[in-house]
Amino acid sequence: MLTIFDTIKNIAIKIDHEIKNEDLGYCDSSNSSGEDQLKLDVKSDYIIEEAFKDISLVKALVSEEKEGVMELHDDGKYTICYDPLDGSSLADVNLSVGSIFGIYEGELKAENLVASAYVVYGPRIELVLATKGSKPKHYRAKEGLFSFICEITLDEKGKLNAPGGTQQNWDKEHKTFVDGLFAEGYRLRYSGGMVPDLHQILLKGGGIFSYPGTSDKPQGKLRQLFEVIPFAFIYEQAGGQAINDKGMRLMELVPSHPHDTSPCFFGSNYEIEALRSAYGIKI
Ligand code: AFP
Repeated sequence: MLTIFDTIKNIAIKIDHEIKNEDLGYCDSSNSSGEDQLKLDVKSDYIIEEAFKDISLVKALVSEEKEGVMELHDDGKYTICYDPLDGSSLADVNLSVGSIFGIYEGELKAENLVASAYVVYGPRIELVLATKGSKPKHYRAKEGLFSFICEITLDEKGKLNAPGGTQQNWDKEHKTFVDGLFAEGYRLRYSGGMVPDLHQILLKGGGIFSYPGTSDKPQGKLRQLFEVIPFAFIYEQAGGQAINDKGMRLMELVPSHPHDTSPCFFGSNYEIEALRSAYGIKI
């Protein structure tokens, strides 16, 4: 796993360089979800593919930017599912964006996730790595080298509320829940970038990030394999919870297609329990 984590560190430095120097325009292509592709999306995807293609541990790659599975080494152990540049539409307004990696062993489902990682490309490059049985580890880069900062633990209750999705398309109970937290004094912290938004809650001790099913996206917007499950793992390892709108742990998801999405809620225990009661979810 160390080889994979070291490769992710190298990838992070290279993608950060591209973000700071590459053209921020669009290609004339679109990704497998039909979304317009920035030159940065394509370049970031290429950097990751090149970085992993010669590592014999890696059996296959699944990218948000491409359809299907890219087979690499028949006797490889891990399949890496990744979003090369999540929130890339924020890059041209100079907001933080990120890369997300889910490392799976065997069938591509949540229980087979063995590790996850994400990179935040912001004023500094930051990295969080998570493996089973330990708290997520936070690193920060300086002149191309990552230093360990701390292990991440979520407080039982936080102060930040990150409500995703188009509000006019929320259902009534979700709007009541979100407004209820603001009435309790929670601070709105939402940039539209999943990685910085979830990173902030982890580092500031807690709160909740929600991306519910909405009238325009009943199954939510965020992809299970390379966005939802990797972060669900990190939030649970940090002592928080990660569930869907039925109260199911996101770490029990079994996608039927590599690009399946899921309504998702990540947060400290107090906020997730408040969501459960707002949604009438029995424990
Ligand atoms: P883009 O990659 O199109 O910028 O979308 C980013 C994202 O997938 C995720 O990073 C955010 O949490 C989410 O979309 C924001 O979606 P809304 O704008 O609908 O809240």
